[in-house]
Amino acid sequence: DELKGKPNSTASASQIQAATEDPLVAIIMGSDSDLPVLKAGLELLQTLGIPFTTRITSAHRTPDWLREFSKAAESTSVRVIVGAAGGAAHLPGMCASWTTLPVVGLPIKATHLDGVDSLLSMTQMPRGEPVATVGINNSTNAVLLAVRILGATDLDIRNRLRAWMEGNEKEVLRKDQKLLE
Ligand code: RP5
Repeated sequence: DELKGKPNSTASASQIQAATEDPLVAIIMGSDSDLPVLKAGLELLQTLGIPFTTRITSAHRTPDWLREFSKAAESTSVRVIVGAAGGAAHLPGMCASWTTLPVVGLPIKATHLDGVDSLLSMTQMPRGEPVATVGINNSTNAVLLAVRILGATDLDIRNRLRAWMEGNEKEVLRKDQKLLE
């Protein structure tokens, strides 16, 4: 029950109103310093009407909490986990080792290695423990991948995603036409 989308002080602290009812997506992060990068993705979840929760579950600073969260997640409404972390980013990989839920890795640019350290930490998982890693700081794609996973078994979510994609298409075509003016 602890994981079931209680209002999250971290998220609300950064102007983001996390949905509180039966979250389908859990966004876990190594530090509240990751929140500015996550903002675009969280806003997109709101736009698409996907309930989510956000938690800080540092692999190094709160390993017991990360383990507890990861092991309990699949007994809740959560169906996809997005794990964001910078540096030696063990968070999504460790999470994946404790759950059968799909885990999307979001590398954060946080050190002198500009996020490449985090990217490699997430993509170079050992055989048997996948983390579906997106580009550095690309919280939009992390969320879209999570939504596509949910949409695979939910027509309503697929329709919402399709409408959003069509909106993007119209916007690009509008800009293309504007170049002719
Ligand atoms: C990682 O270290 C976090 O995910 C963050 O990206 C980075 C820096 O964390 P802070 O020192 O800002 O808390 O664990």
